Amino acid sequence: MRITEMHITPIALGDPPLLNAAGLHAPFALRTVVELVADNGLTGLAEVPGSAAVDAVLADSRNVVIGADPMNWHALKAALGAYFKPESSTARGDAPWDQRKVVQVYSALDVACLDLAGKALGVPVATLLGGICRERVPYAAYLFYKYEGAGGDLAFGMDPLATGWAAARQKAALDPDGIVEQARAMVAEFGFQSIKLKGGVFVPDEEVAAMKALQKAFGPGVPLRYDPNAVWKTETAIRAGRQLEGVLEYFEDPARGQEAMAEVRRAVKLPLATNMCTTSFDDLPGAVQHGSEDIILTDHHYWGGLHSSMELAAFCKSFSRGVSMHSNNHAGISMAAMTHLGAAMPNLTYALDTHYPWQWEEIIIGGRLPIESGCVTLPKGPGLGVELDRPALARAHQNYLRCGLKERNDEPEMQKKVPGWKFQATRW
Ligand code: GKR
Ligand code: MG
Repeated sequence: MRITEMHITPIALGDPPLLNAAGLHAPFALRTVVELVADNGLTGLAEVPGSAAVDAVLADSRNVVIGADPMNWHALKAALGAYFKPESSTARGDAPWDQRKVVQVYSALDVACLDLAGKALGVPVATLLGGICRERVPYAAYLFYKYEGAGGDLAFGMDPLATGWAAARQKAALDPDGIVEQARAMVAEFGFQSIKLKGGVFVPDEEVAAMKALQKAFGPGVPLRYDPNAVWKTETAIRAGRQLEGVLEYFEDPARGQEAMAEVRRAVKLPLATNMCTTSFDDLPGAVQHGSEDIILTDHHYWGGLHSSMELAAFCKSFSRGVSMHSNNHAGISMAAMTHLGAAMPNLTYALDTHYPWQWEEIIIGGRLPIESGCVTLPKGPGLGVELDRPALARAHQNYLRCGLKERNDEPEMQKKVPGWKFQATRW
């Protein structure tokens, strides 16, 4: 099998005004859909976070990809490694999400090649990753402080006819009561068993109060995670962490960098998780040296694909770390890829993050993948088990052209609400 065509389609999906340490989500979340067409007529799919800069690197990779054998990832990866300059782990940047580009190209190509290989062999991607450990993959509720509104074309209003989670998704949540209400609606709709709050938005004491309110509402046994995205000083993280002992399942990126994380870890009786201080293979020696975390949140978009995420899972096993998964806003191709990875990782010890409930549009045939009792069932069929809904993809591409966004940048969105607001890498 040889790759003959590579199609790159940027899309935009409606996204509510969610708050985080870097500002406010825009009314549209960007993604890019990659299709690899092979000489036997099969098509492999992948999806990565959207940005014109990543799309340009993807387009450049055509020079290596066309003619390559999708069943030989090692050869294609080596050819890409020779073509692109290495990207240092510091290129990740300070934002909550990863700013690297080439690693996302590796991810898109690895996933699309696995989809092609699975389709050619008639087996699921999880089988190609070593086998299916679980058919039902657990995800966590992902709560956000938010302003009123649903995003996309509903950005400036509420749908008065919405009920249940669709109504709750539009409501503002700016204090502990609002967060508990959001959690109740999300858990009622999707049956999640673990709950995460995205923090780093309000002063630490207010957010600690929200976590305590969640524990009171859901009971002491419910696994709670909290993630201020490293905008705290080490002493703030230690003070807040001590207040959260006995409340959290894990404390995600309370401080910035491996050394600060290690200091917090020594001072607080809570497992620490990260998708910010240990985010690439270059970071692993430092993680071991410093002891910066107990759990690494993989994300195949930023670790270079599904094969690489399996390598990370093996590292986590050898070095006694738990493994969970980070997420940004995404559509169904990513959800399928995340679920295959979750199905294939033997040492998956935590429910995975997903932003999926925040979107309502979809680009795959059959619409949104169901989340039931907090789990997504491995899609049926070979490869990823999902196919593009071409009219829906065309609509999402039109949204991209219409919205005018070319990259994710939450700071200017926040400035529309709070003039002069600036992202600070260390805020409290
Ligand atoms: O979507 O606002 C967001 C999150 O803050 C996201 O960008 C982070 O990368 O979910 C992420 C995290 O766990 O840090
Ligand atoms: Mg995080």
